[in-house]
Amino acid sequence: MTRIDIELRRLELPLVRPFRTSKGEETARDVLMARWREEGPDGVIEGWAECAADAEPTYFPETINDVTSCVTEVLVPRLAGLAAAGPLTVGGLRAAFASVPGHPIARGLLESALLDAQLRRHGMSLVDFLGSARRPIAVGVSVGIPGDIDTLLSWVEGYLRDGYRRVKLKIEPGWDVAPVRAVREAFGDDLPLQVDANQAYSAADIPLLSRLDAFGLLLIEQPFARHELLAHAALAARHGTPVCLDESILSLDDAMTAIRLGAADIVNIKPSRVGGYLTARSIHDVCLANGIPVFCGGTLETAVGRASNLALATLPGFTLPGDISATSRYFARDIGASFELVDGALVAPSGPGTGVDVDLDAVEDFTTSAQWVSVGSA
Ligand code: NPG
Repeated sequence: MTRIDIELRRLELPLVRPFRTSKGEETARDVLMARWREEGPDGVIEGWAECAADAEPTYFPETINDVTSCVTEVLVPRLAGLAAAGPLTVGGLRAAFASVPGHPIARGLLESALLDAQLRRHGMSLVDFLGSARRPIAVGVSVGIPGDIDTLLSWVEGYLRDGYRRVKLKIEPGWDVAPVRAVREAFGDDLPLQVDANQAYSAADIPLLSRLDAFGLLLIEQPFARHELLAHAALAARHGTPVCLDESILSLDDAMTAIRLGAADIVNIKPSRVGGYLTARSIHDVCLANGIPVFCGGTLETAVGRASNLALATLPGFTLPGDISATSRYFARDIGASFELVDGALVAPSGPGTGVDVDLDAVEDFTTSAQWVSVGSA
C-alpha cells in the first residue's frame, strides 16, 4: 500500500528583465508546480514538475486555475484505489486519464511529477529514460519586444556576448521587418536568426510576411491563430521562410494533422503544452519520421522544467537550438542549481529523475499559494 499526496504550489519568480511578446508583458514568472509525494514500504519519494499555464489564457487555452481545478476535481479522483498494490506508474496514470478529453497541461503536470518520482525510485535519469545519449545541447535565446531598435540591438549584443548562438526575435504587426533588418545589419547574415509572432497575424498578411524571406531566417513561428492550419499551409507552400508551429500543437494528433496538411516545416515542442514528456517524445518521433526538424520550446521555466526540457532535447530530431537559455537570462534566484552556458550549450543533469535538487527554502519564498490533495485509497 502506497500513500500518495500531491501538492499544487503556485510560485512567482521575478524576471531579470520584462518579457514582452505580441500577447503582452510579464515581469515575473507566475508558475504552477506539482509535488508528487508517495510513502510506501521503501520510504518517501518525491517528484516535481511545472506547467506552462498562465494566469490568463494568454498562449494556451488552459489557465492556472483551470489546471488546478482539473487536477483536484477531475484527475486525482480518478486515481483512487490505484496505489493499493504498490506505487503508481506513468502507464497506470495514463490509463486512468484516458477518458478525459483535452486538458493536456493538467494531465502533463501530474504525469511529469509522477515520472520524476518513478525515475527517482529506479535511480534513473530522465535522459536515460527518454532513450537518448547525454550530450551538450546547443541553445538559443528568445528576445522580447523592447521599446525601440537601439534597445533591441543592445539586448542582442549582450546575449551574443553571453555566448548564445541563435537568436529568436518576438515580432508583431508594426515590429517585424524593421527589427529583423536592423539585427541583420548589425550582426551579419551568419547569425542564426528566427522570429516568433505568437499568432499576431492573419492570412491577409502573407504578402507582408513574405518580405521577411529576404533575411535568411531559420523559421517564422506561429504567425497565425492556432486553429488556422490552412493559412499556415498556404504560407509554407510558398517555400519562403520555413513555417514553424507552436500554439497549434496541443497533442500528437495535432502534430500529425499539421504534417499531413503541410502546415509545418518545423515544430516547436513544448512538453507541458502537449501533455508531458511521453507525448512530446511521440511528437518528436513522428516529426523525425517525416523529415520535420523540431526544437524544444520554453515558457520561462524554473530549474525543474529547464532540466526536463534539456533531457528531451537530447533526442536526435532536436536539430535546432531550443528556447532553453541559462538561468541568468531569466532569474537572479531559482529553485534549483543554476544552468550555465558553455560554448553556447547546456547539459542536462545526470542525477535520478530531472536531476534537480529542489531548494525548498526558495520554493517557500516564492510561493503565492499552496494546497495538498490526497489520492484516495478506494
Ligand atoms: O526561453 O523560456 C524561454 C522563452 C521562450 O519565447 C519563449 N517563450 O511564445 O514560445 C513563446 C514564449 C512563451 C513564454 C510562451 C511564456 C508562453 C509563456
